Amino acid sequence: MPDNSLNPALMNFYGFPNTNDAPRITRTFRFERNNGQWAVNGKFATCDEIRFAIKRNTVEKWVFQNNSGGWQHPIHMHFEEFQTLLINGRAPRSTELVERGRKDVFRLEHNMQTTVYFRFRDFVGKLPLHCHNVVHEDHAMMALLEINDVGDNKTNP
Ligand SMILES: [Cu+2]
Repeated sequence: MPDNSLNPALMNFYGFPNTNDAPRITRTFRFERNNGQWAVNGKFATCDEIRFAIKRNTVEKWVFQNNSGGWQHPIHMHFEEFQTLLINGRAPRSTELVERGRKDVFRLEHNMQTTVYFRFRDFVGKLPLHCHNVVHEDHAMMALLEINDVGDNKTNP
């Protein structure tokens, strides 16, 4: 009986989507400590403020910055996945699936800056962008946003 097994590390499960289209907007998000709590662009989460709006069927680039010293932040997005374009100014390594693969969490390490690429496709609705460290998201490292058919131009929501 032939051995048809393959080494999963050497398989190409799918082609990666194009990341060359120009973004409609580039937004920057600073994840930082603020008065003993955790903030995004200097603000704490509230349940009744939609901080920004994405236009469906467009491309956006987001820059994540960790300005919080000794903490890391696993930044999690809902509804749509992204691909990493830059990590501290360099391209993701082609040999590292964890860097070049499609993701919905980016582990933002100490003093790291990363640029990620989104193509918002099917979904409309309200959702959070947040740090997935439970203590951080509870105190209040989260921003509510909306995907709709209009969008906005807030570069530092
Ligand atoms: Cu965090």
